[in-house]
Amino acid sequence: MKQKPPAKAAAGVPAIVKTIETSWKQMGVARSLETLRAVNQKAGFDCPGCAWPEPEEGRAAIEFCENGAKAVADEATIRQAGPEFFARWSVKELESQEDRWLNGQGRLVHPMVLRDGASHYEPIEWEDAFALIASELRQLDSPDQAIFYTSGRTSNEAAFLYQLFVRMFGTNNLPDCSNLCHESSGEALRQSIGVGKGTVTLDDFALADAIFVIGQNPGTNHPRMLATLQAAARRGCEIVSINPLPEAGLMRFRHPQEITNLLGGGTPLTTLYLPVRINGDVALLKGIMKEMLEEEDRRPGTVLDKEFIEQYTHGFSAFAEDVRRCDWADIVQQSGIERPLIRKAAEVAMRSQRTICCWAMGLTQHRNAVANIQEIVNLLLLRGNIGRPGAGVCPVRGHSNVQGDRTMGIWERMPDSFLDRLGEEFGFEPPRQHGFDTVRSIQAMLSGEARVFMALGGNFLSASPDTERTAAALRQCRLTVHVSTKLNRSHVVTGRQALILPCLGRTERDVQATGLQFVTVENSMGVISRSQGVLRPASEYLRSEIAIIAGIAAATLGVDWTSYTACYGRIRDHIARVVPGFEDFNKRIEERGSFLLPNAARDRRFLTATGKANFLPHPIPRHDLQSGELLMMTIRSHDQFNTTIYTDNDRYRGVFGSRRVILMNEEDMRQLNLTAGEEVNLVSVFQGEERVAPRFRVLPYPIPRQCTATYFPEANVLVPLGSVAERSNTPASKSVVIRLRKSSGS
Ligand SMILES: Nc1nc2c(c(=O)[nH]1)N[C@H]1C(S)=C(S)[C@@H](COP(=O)(O)OP(=O)(O)OC[C@H]3O[C@@H](n4cnc5c(=O)[nH]c(N)nc54)[C@H](O)[C@@H]3O)O[C@H]1N2
Ligand SMILES: Nc1nc2c(c(=O)[nH]1)N[C@H]1C(S)=C(S)[C@@H](COP(=O)(O)OP(=O)(O)OC[C@H]3O[C@@H](n4cnc5c(=O)[nH]c(N)nc54)[C@H](O)[C@@H]3O)O[C@H]1N2
Ligand SMILES: [Mo]
Repeated sequence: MKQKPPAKAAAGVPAIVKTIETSWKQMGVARSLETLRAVNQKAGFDCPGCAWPEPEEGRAAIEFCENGAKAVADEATIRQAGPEFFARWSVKELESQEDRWLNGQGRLVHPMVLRDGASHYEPIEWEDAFALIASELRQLDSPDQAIFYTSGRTSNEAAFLYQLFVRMFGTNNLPDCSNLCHESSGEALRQSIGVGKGTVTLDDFALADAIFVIGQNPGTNHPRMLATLQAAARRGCEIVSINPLPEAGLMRFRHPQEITNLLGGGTPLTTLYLPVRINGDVALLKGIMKEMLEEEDRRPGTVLDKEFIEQYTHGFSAFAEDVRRCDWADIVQQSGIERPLIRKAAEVAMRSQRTICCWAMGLTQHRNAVANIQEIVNLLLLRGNIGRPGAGVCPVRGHSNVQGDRTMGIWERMPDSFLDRLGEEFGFEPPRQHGFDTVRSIQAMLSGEARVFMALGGNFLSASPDTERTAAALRQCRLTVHVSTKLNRSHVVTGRQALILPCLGRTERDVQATGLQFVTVENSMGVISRSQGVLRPASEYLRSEIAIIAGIAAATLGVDWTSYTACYGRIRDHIARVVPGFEDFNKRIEERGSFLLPNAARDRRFLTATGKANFLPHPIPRHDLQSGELLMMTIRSHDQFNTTIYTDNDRYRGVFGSRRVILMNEEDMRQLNLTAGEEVNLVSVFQGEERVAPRFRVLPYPIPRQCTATYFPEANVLVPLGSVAERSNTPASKSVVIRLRKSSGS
């Protein structure tokens, strides 16, 4: 293991080198060129790397980034894990392998079954696999004993068909990765502004005077966003970064496609950096707003957009009173930011006529995550920054179609209006009782309430909190089923029986009875666009997600969905009649390739309980850490996609050769008598129960006092299942209270 100083700029030459290196290694030269040429092009496929949008006009020939290329290469790899692989390795042996090794075995190419009591997976024919699922589902006492998870790479068409099948089967148990991700954003925004999505498009970034990037690491997780920020910075737009870590991608960007920029110093991005304490955001935002209200008192009429507040919002005076009552000492202490710096941030907000706030997991995975986001909305409402060009809220989504899956009905709590239309379109009565989200699903499997688990993509075990408990939950099931492209931990920690159903990926051509098909996806800004793979499928045995769902539905419900599999346009015809905003779906997508969904809040129509945008005050959260306790956030390295680990390096943060590290403030290390590189066990205590993650190395890092960082998913064992965000029920995986125990046991 090696530690170097953190990088000062993102992208640049190393990003190009890594792109080429990874692609060639996984795909070879010719396949790399063929594949990468089609990424994010109008006639090509949507990059599976993240949900950041592509420009509508004037796309570059290279419309992908280093990490997008890694995600593509990981799927388009020429390695394969076929029946011989599973004959060689028992499930027990596979379980003892590392995540990286499992993923490194290549594409899954044949349906496999693990029979009750067997040691190895064995090949199975598709129809037999469907029959096994149907038989297990039909044996349940109630449809609510089955759980149907979705990860966010699934296309709109597959997602729509999947939720239709699940609801026709009779349950709303449709947990998804969103429950672990931006659920808090949706929950907060619906109450505040009446829509659970962001209100800005890429065009707004070209107009903004100020952009706040809060709890997000775009250099690693949304690298194409850096080009957008760069263009804004060059216009003189101010960029405020609020993050416990000085992430390289927030500081400086060397554009890989601009030769002078690439070889020169790059473009500074952040104009003001606020090293907030973990979960100090409510305190900080309140401080900023307190400054603004005090300035308005001093110079009335200069800060607040009184007309907007009057006409479009509700709850201003109670909110203002709450902010005025806050104590400055408390704000400074809890946020970890001194008052002059808070004043500077307030000045940016007051100077700007158009402000955008972006955020991601740094805000959504805390106990008070919903409050975090509603305070952002409060800040924007003060100056009328919602529903105006160049301004608005921008939750930056993770998985490339996680937002679309929700639009298509993948949610355990879809509103009645959706269920009404769905039932009418297909002539059945959808179940109305809310289903299990991810955390509730784990609890239901543990208690025996649920007995069949199916996942359309993803890696449920490693993505979920409390790894050991989640493993026990899956083991309780009669059957676990995974529709997947690559091998992962959820395939080797199974129910009594297990199925692996290998599917086509984004990069591959999907040919059905009526010919070559395309699918659609929705990006983080509500733009629907088409996606069509270019590569020959990894194996002739692969089926599309749609074909797999249709097969399961036929075996279970006796429905004949071959026409949907033959022509995805027929699914889109149904979507057009069920989902608002998709009228003339096929026509619009075929003529234009993409279109923007309507968004009422963007038009200043606030579909909330009050009919207005709501100011919603929240208390400053308190972490009364005892001596020796630390707050831990679990974050992504530069070389992983969620639970898929590419290498053990984290280039921008200067960490090489190991992921079992804990980043710590040097003062805290001194106080706890720790030296750099020393090995410790991490211990979290929650409601009297102890969880341990053994053998992490301590690394000094620029991070606020009492704050620490580890990597997801290695540290998930420490995230208690019961420690969740209020209302959204998202695991609080960015604020885990831990202690360090020296490995020697002292
Ligand atoms: N290459 C790559 N791209 C990805 C992914 C990937 O794994 N790899 N994952 C995709 C997915 S599903 C998602 S959801 C997104 C995730 O994108 P991010 O949200 O950027 O991912 P994280 O690594 O979880 O980073 C959280 C950031 O928030 C900061 N942070 C943590 N706690 C706090 C806090 O309390 N306050 C503030 N202000 N900041 C805090 C951390 O320092 C870190 O910079 O990326 C997507 N894109
Ligand atoms: N502690 C902690 N836990 C976290 C987070 C965190 O920040 N900290 N982040 C959370 C977040 S934001 C998210 S989104 C979740 C991610 O949770 P998931 O979405 O469940 O996990 P992924 O790692 O993205 O899933 C990877 C697997 O998806 C499969 N796959 C890839 N492409 C396809 C495809 O096209 N079709 C199908 N059917 N399968 C495919 C492959 O088999 C691969 O192994 O993790 C969450 N967990
Ligand atoms: Mo995510």
